[in-house]
Amino acid sequence: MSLKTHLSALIFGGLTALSAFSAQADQAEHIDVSNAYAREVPPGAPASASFMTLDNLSDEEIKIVAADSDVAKVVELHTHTNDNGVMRMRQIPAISIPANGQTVLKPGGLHIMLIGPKQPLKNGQTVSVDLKFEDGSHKTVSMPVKSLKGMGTMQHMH
Ligand SMILES: [Cu+2]
Repeated sequence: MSLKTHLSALIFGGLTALSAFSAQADQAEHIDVSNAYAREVPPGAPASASFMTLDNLSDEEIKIVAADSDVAKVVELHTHTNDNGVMRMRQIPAISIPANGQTVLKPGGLHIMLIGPKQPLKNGQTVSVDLKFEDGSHKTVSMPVKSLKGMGTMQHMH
């Protein structure tokens, strides 16, 4: 194989890989996030949580497989289950948003757990949470911190 043929094969291979990547790595762009907020917690609180409404604008199911945030040591995807009348939280591997559908993260249901806050989260602050999708794409969501007083206490099983 001549050098020239070899080079063009390399370039062609590279372009093919690149287009395959861009065709897949766009799940983040198909998700519309609204009403995002994080729960206010006092100094020393073991954890906070982030809630939001996720709309899937595509024809395929999209999954959030991980989340991250600068404000917490560990960030996990959680849900609540009703265990004989006692609401308990547990970690789940993914949060699914159905094709052309909506998933709501809310107190008492699905949420993004912010474990070990690095600072007190106060009403009026803005924090950001990075969502990672199954295809490796990311979406950074900025959200206000809100007080949830009077909305019930979540049971923390960490
Ligand atoms: Cu939780």
